[in-house]
Amino acid sequence: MITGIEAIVDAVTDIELKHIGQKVLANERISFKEGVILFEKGSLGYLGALANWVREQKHGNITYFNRNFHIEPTNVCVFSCAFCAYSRLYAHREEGWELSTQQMLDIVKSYDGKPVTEVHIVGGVHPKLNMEFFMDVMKQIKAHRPDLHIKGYTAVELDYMFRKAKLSAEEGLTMLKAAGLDSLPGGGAEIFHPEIREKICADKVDADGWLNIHRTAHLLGMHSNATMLYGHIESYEHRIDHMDRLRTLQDETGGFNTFIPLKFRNMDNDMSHVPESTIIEDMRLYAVARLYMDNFPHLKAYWPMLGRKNAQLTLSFGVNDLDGTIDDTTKIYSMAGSEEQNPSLSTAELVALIKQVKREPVERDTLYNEIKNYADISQTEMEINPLYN
Ligand code: V47
Ligand code: SF4
Repeated sequence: MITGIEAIVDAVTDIELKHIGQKVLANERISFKEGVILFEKGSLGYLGALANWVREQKHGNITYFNRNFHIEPTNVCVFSCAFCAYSRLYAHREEGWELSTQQMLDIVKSYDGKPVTEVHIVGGVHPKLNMEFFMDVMKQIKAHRPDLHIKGYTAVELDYMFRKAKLSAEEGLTMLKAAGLDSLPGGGAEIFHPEIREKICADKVDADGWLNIHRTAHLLGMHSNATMLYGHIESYEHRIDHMDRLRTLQDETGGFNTFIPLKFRNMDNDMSHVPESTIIEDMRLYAVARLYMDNFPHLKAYWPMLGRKNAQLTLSFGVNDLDGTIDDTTKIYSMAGSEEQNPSLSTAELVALIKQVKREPVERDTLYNEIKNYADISQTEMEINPLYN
């Protein structure tokens, strides 16, 4: 008698879904059309079982997390993405914020003695904040704390900076890397397909521009992440098209660390009439992402946007990575209506969230080097030791 995942695949009556399941179990890549079929016909249970099997083949029960904080230099932005609740147009810049170099450095200094490993710098595209400004910020951060990994600037911010400075992606990234930039975050990808991009973020860098900046970073030896803003006006084909472009680039360079689906939140933006996706659709999407993005080592849930309990649930749908302690340093999701109005988790809370669902918490750095396995540290010790709070 066959049992486990083989039995689940065997029991499926739909011939197409069964065939896709068999391919997954044989470690064969699924095609564009098969990705769409999974979205159209795959039940939550079936997709979850397959995605969880893949996740456990790759990582067992290990669930990574990191200790990090964000700096958002400004929310003033020259662009006007319809989904963005956060930015303020340059014409109304008095309604937004702009941090000085000293203010950013003071944020970094406020973590002196605390065991964070990463600062995530991302914000609006301010026309006055240029290459020199950010290079100076990064040099000062590195002079103060050389071991702090700087993951910074979306391809949207970089594209604008480079065009203004009349630099190619290679020239610009080489300069930023020399100033201290270690890797790129995955933001600004949204939905690559022009049918959707023209409606939700027409004026910023297009798919090829975004992909080219990440390709160039990879060729220069830097790693990066990739996101997808889902659950608004895109179709299943648009989602697979997005993942397919990333999968193709990953085949070429191998430079992506993790894929981060970002659930569209609809408060206070120009797409507030668009309903948010259901939790079932969210989990189906994580599962399909795990199955389709077969060359991405990690699939990350960003809990400030999903909420901590939903992020916990993703650990059964293919996710093996939770970002992060955050320490209430980002406003992008609270301003768009996330339940997490002050996103912050202590290490003890994050570890407990992972252990509650019988997974093994492992702290990582940005490049997924293992820092510490928390499986055998008791919750009581975690709660009393200031290092974990
Ligand atoms: O590109 C903006 C998204 C992104 C909304 O690389 C929204 O580790 C949902 O990319 N509803 C920026 N999403 C954040 C980002 C990110 C976050 C965490 C980790 C990493 C990483 C990257 O935020 C934007 C956009 O896709 N966003 N508004 C909204 N209303
Ligand atoms: Fe600007 Fe980014 Fe908001 Fe678009 S999503 S308006 S680029 S801050």
